[in-house]
This record gives sequence, structure tokens and C-alpha cells, in this order.
Amino acid sequence: MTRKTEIRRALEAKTLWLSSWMIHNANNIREKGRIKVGGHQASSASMNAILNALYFDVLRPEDRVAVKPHASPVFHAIQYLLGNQSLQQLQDFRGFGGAQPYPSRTKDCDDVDFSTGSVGMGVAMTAFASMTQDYLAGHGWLKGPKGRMIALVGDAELDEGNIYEALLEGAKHDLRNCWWVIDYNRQSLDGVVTQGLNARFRDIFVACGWDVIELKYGTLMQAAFKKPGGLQLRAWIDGCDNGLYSALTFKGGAAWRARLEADFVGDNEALALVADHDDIALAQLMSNLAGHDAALMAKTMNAISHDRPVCFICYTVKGHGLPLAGHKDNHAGIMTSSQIESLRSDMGISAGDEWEHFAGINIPKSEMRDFLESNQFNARGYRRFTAPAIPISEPFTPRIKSNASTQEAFGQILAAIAADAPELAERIVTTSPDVSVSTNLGPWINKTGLFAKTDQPDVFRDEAIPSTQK
Ligand SMILES: Cc1ncc(C[n+]2csc(CCOP(=O)(O)OP(=O)(O)O)c2C)c(N)n1
Repeated sequence: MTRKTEIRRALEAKTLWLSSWMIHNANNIREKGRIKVGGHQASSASMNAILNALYFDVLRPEDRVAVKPHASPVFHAIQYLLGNQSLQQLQDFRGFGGAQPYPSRTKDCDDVDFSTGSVGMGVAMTAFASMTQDYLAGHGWLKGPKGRMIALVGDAELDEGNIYEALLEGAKHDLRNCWWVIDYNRQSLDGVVTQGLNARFRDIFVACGWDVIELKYGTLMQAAFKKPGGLQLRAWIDGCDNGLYSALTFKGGAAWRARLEADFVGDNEALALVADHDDIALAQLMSNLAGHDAALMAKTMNAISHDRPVCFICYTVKGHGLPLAGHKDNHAGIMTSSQIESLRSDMGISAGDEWEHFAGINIPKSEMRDFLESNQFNARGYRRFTAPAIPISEPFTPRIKSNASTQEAFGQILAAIAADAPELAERIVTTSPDVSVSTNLGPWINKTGLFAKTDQPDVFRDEAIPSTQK
């Protein structure tokens, strides 16, 4: 294992710890009165490796990420390690003024790119952000290279209808530079999700012009599949029902063994492969889904050299690495005090050092710091831009009749901006959902034009057919 891999693994364990601990602290240690606090340790653990792969290996400063709302603690933990989040904010997680349970651009201090919360919201937003980026590039206003607009998506988030509207919109506008990374843990809030959704997702994304990359087997699994009995194990995994996989993951190594031994009766190769692993190793092998293999995911993502939209379906276990793993009721489950104590001691963290950046890590602090300081995503620091105000020389006067509908007034205000304040008009894009005529935007559009990435003919004008709309 290279030193960088060792450091990345140490950071992955650290963010799993910090995200779990900040929720534990908010619920069990901080003064909270009798008010419910809550939090999502299992949802965070599910995406921990995905966020680690991205933030410590893949992202560049120009990229923007919509983080799955319930994985917010992992995001805050990463920002804390990178020096962009304070200890106080983590200690106040879910409290007034503290780090937010769902990443917030207005309330969080750690450079959130997209506010998320209601599921599905951040996902669609990344597609529109990418189209906005194309608009900026098309006008020569984009400073620096194009970024990738990335959504980290819970599989049950894909129940939200707006996502499919965004997919279609993307297909219409030749969407580019957009990645959606699905945390395919096959659990939602209320339980285990329907079988075979990965195939439905694949078909939908492919139909909309996306590349789909399924990341299912981690490195350990891939190695096991090459051994005698490995193909049978792979077939068993592929055929296993989501509910059973979750239940066995929750129960652990002995339960995996009992079930596999029963199912492989008469298949000596497969039985020998199972027998080759003790209970701990067997549980590790069976939960070694690719969505927990940060190195594998980073390698796959870093190999992408085109700008077509990509959907990654990353197989994961909800609650991976925690005693909550796989339980169908774990969405809002919070580890008990004794469970968090065991996790702390397994991680080699001494009592009292829970918030220490590098406690429990057997790599010199200076090396850890050097690694974090050389992080490419963080290289340019805070990544928000400000827009300078556009001066308007003359006050413009919309030609509004004394008695007008709001639709007319709206159209006339925009028409006046187009006529009297062209510099401002250049910076306004109307994105009317097929109602520009009925909202009186005709004069505005005739003056400012439509945006497309490539030249579009005006067929009716070319055919000399009179039309009020250019
Ligand atoms: C618009 C909206 N509908 C419903 C909810 C309630 N809700 C919270 S989490 C969740 C599903 C979580 O499942 P998933 O997205 O797969 O995340 P994970 O299992 O990784 O936590 C739902 C339906 C919500 N937050 N927003």
C-alpha cells in the first residue's frame, strides 16, 4: 500500500468517526433539554468513502458538489480536516448557529456549493448549474476551466419527480460536465427499496444520453472472485435479495457463514472459499461493495476524460462500519453510548481526544498536515465569487399602462431593461417553462435572443412566414 493510500484510509476512518461523534455529541453530551435533536449516522457512513474519494482525490477547485442532505456530517468533517470548519460549529451541530444537518449555503460557513435538504433538490440543481456554466462560457464570461457539477444522490432520492424533468431538460440542451453519484445502499427512510432499481436507473439515464458506470464489487470481492469458488460467490451475491443482504450485513460474519454454507451445500470450491475466511474477514468481504472502496472509485472517476454526463451507481451498505449497518430501521438510528465507546476504542482514539484531528492515526501529524495542505480541491481556498453591480446610466422607465395585468407589467419591465439597460439585459436570462408568449416576454426575447450552445436556424423567418417571435 502506498503512503498516500495509507493517509487516505486514515482520513476515511477519521471522517466516519467525526461524523458519528458530532451526532452523538449533539444528542447525548451537549446540553439539549428535552428537545429532540436527531441525525443520520447510517446515511453518513453509507457515503463516507464516496465523499472521501471525491474531496481527497478527485475534485478540483472549479468543481461544485451537491451533497446528499443526510451525509452533511461527513461533508462538515472533511471541511474541518481541511481547515474550513470550526470545532465550535461541529460541537453545535444541529444547534442554533452550528453546522447544519443539511448543507446550507446561507447558514454554513464551510463553502457549501448547493443547499440541499428536501431530497431531490440538489440533484436537479447540478444539471441546471452545468447549463448555466455553458451559458457563461458561451458569452466568454467564465474565468478558468469548466467545473464538473456533481450530485451525491441517495437511491431513494431518485423517487423525486423533478429529477426526471431535469434529465429531460439536460437531454434537450446537450448537458455536459455533470456527474450524479448514486449511493445505492438499497435502503430509504422507511425500509429496504424495491428490487432491481439499478436496471431501471441505468435504462433511464442511458435513454437521456448519459454514460452509466456501475461500481458494485470492491477490490476484496474482485480478488475473491478470481479464486476457486469465486464465480459461485459472485453469482450468489448477484442473486441475493436486497432485504436478505441487508439483514445478513447487520447480523455479521457468523450469519453470513451459516447462510452461505447452507446455500453452497455440495459445492466444495465455494465452501472452501467461505471457510478460508474467519467471521470478521467474511463480514468484511461481503460488505466490500465498491461504494466503500474509495481508491477504486477515485481511480474510475479520475480516468474519465470526456465531458459527457455520467451516472455512477455505487453499491453501498447503509451504516457501513457501524453497528447500525444494514438494519432496515437505521435511517434515524443513533448508536448507543456503549456502541460509540467501542467505536472510539477500535479507532484508537483516547477519551478526551474525540475532536482531535489526528488522534488514533499512526502517521506523523506533519505528514497528515502536508497531505491536507496539498489538497487540490482546497488549493484556491474559498471558492465563492461575487458579482459586481452593473451601473445603469439612465433610470429606465417601463411603458406600463395605468391599468395593466401583472403579466403585461412583467413583460414591459423586461422590455424596458432590454431597450434602456443593455448591459444589465445581457446578464439576465429568463428560463420560462414554455410560457414566454403568455407572460409577455416576446419583446424581451426578440431584443435579447435565445441561447443555445450551437447556431440554430430561424426556420420560419427563413421560409418568409410572418411571426411575431424571432
Ligand atoms: C422532498 C422530500 N420528501 C421526503 C423527504 C423525507 N425523507 C428524508 S430521507 C428520505 C429517503 C432517504 O433515502 P435515500 O435518499 O436513499 O438516503 P439514504 O438511504 O442514503 O439516507 C426521505 C424520503 C424529504 N426529506 N424530502
